[in-house]
Amino acid sequence: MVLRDTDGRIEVRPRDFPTNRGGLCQKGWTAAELLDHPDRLTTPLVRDPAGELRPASWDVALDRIADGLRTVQRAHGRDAVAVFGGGGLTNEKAYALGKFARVALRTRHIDYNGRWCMSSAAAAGLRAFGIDRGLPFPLTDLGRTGTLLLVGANPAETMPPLMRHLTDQRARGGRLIVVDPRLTATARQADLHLQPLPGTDLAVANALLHIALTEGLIDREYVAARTEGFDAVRRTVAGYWPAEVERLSGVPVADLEETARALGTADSAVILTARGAEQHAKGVDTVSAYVNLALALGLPGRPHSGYGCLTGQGNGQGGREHGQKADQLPGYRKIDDPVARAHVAGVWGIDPAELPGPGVPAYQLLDSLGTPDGPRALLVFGSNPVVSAPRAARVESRLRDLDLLVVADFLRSETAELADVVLPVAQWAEEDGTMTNLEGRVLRRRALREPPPGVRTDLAVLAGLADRLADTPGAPVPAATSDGPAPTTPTTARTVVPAPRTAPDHFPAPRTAPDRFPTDPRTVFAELRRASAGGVADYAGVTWDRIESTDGVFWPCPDPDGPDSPRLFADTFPTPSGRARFHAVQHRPAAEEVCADYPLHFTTGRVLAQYQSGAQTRRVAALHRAAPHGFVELHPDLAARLGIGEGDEVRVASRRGELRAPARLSPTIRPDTVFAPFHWPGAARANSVTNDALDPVSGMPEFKICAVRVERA
Ligand SMILES: Nc1nc2c(c(=O)[nH]1)N[C@H]1C(S)=C(S)[C@@H](COP(=O)(O)OP(=O)(O)OC[C@H]3O[C@@H](n4cnc5c(=O)[nH]c(N)nc54)[C@H](O)[C@@H]3O)O[C@H]1N2
Ligand SMILES: Nc1nc2c(c(=O)[nH]1)N[C@H]1C(S)=C(S)[C@@H](COP(=O)(O)OP(=O)(O)OC[C@H]3O[C@@H](n4cnc5c(=O)[nH]c(N)nc54)[C@H](O)[C@@H]3O)O[C@H]1N2
Ligand SMILES: [Mo]
Repeated sequence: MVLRDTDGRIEVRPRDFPTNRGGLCQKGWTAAELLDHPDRLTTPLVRDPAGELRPASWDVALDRIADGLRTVQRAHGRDAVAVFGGGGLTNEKAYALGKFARVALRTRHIDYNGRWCMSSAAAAGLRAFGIDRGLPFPLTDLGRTGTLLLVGANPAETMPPLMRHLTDQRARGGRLIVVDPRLTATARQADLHLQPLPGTDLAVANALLHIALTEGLIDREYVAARTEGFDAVRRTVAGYWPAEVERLSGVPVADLEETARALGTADSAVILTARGAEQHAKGVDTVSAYVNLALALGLPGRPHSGYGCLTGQGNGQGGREHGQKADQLPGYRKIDDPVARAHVAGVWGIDPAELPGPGVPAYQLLDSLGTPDGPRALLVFGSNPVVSAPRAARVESRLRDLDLLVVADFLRSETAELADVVLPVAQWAEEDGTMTNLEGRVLRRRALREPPPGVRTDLAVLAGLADRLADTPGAPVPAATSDGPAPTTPTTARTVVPAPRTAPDHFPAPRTAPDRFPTDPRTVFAELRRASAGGVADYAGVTWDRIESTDGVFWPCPDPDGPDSPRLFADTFPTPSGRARFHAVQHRPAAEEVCADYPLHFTTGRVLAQYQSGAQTRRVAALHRAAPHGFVELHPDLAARLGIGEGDEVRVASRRGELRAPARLSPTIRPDTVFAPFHWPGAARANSVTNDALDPVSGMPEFKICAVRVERA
């Protein structure tokens, strides 16, 4: 988008760009409203002894944080401090945050909200292709593909600019098939809508492959030349008889056959998954089942064909590459790989032995806060877990158990309301940087104005803290341990004990020279390029100038003078053998099945006019008018059975908690399933109900299915 400053005000205008073709959704158009919003934070807030958040100077706020962190680490070890990031942060900020955790805090505990978002697709992509780039081809390829299968994606509401490519595709004679338990705005445009029971996508995929095999639609040459592991998959899917999968999922055999044929006989085909398929305790295996199907049909690397996942947040791709993930170093390197450690430690000017090891995924991290073995201080940058975390009431109580909670935000989010210190930070229009979009294309974000007085950038906040943490000499704190904190007296009260700044005896020797944390994003990006060089997500050849002189640069791009990589996999896959890998996967039931007490399936998602935890969009007048409150979508037959009418207040209860919101009757949802969007806090909070069961590989929570009881409130 292009942003014009007319009379000192920022306006958002679309720009004709291949990805969005000049389109922008309402949330984009209205984003400028938050820049000068009355709720905008312009001064740090520090909780006073009476428990109120009160304005304070930056020095007071940063000193309080540094003292609190020191106190906690001195008493409980380095891992007693944790960091939580976000996929909305620029590449520079995501990188700096990971470095801050490992170098300034020397904690292993950092993870981020992308764990709720991209982790299942990422893990499945990595194990099949050796790389996790959401779309391994430009988005415009979608407009030219013969058959497009969308599994658990509702781009008409979640990525409106993408819909133009789908319109193009059908105008050229292509077919669109949508798999969703609801007849969404996206599914309405499809040639065929499969409406499975939530949590049965894996079985559906295996049945599609079963049919493709029996009907001779497999690309045998491709499978032989470019893949490995097909035999085990063939044996597995042999057991997925379409009639049995119909009974399990509710998708008619005829529709399964039509889908398999549409994919297997088209000249080109694309299979895309999004959160509907991925946010399950078997999300990784579900994605693998669709990747298997794509590989068996010979799609990845072929023109206008392949598998991809639709990445969610503004920087959902770049945010997952540069080290805010618990097990990751910049460039998509593994933190337990000695070669990766040596390289990154070299760039950071530290001994590789000083780098902590892997931490734990987001939910495990939040669920351990304030417990005897868990971190006692948390810094949050770019997330609002009080609303967005699964089983949110439990997470909220863990946050309350902390000795120190710090939130950097530009608004008083529900999570900021619990903080001991809130730091007011700059917004998108006030900061330079880069973002990597869902195609793996690195783009520039340009600052259009200065942040308001009193506001600092996230990079400046990290630098200010690193500075303070470095400037106290002394002996090292107890080293990171994986089996709990250093022995000490447990602190149970929620107190921030300001340690004297001179407490010299226990704190680590200075390791964070101030210039280790530059505040200029261009300098940070230059360092990121070096840190990522040679990694999977290699940005070494990406420069800000190069991005500006093109429509963005696709990674991997190792050489400033060499080509970038809009399309991957044409000849080879970045696996050790150069072949893509099949994974045989079996359907299994949801972590929580329906029963007499909780007889209905509950699933969650999004609406067009609200974004994520709603911290931003609930404050924009036009968006609030369009979607003023939460709701529970249910089928009229179910509603009649429960004595619920349109607009009645209903209670949705699971084993973990309940939500209350008005009923919205819709004949387009399965009668055995109810749906609620997750954008609202308080009584309507969908995550009071959701299940915190996790995928064993990715740590993805089961946001998309649990068992509930529904009644009139
Ligand atoms: N308006 C708006 N746009 C957004 C966002 C937002 O909050 N608001 N968030 C952004 C982010 S971070 C993300 S990750 C993306 C998410 O983009 P999407 O994945 O498109 O969004 P969701 O609504 O979470 O889920 C998509 C669909 O999955 C369906 N679904 C639920 N359970 C199942 C299931 O078991 N199987 C299948 N096949 N489908 C199921 C839901 O009915 C829903 O229509 O959107 C991005 N864009
Ligand atoms: N039930 C259910 N729950 C879900 C999902 C679901 O489908 N169902 N989806 C999950 C998914 S995919 C996602 S991505 C998460 C998202 O949920 P969250 O992680 O809560 O994401 P946001 O609401 O975008 O929160 C971002 C916060 O950071 C602030 N912020 C924005 N930009 C910046 C910045 O540059 N710096 C700083 N310091 N702060 C910033 C915003 O004001 C806001 O308060 O929710 C997950 N939760
Ligand atoms: Mo997301």
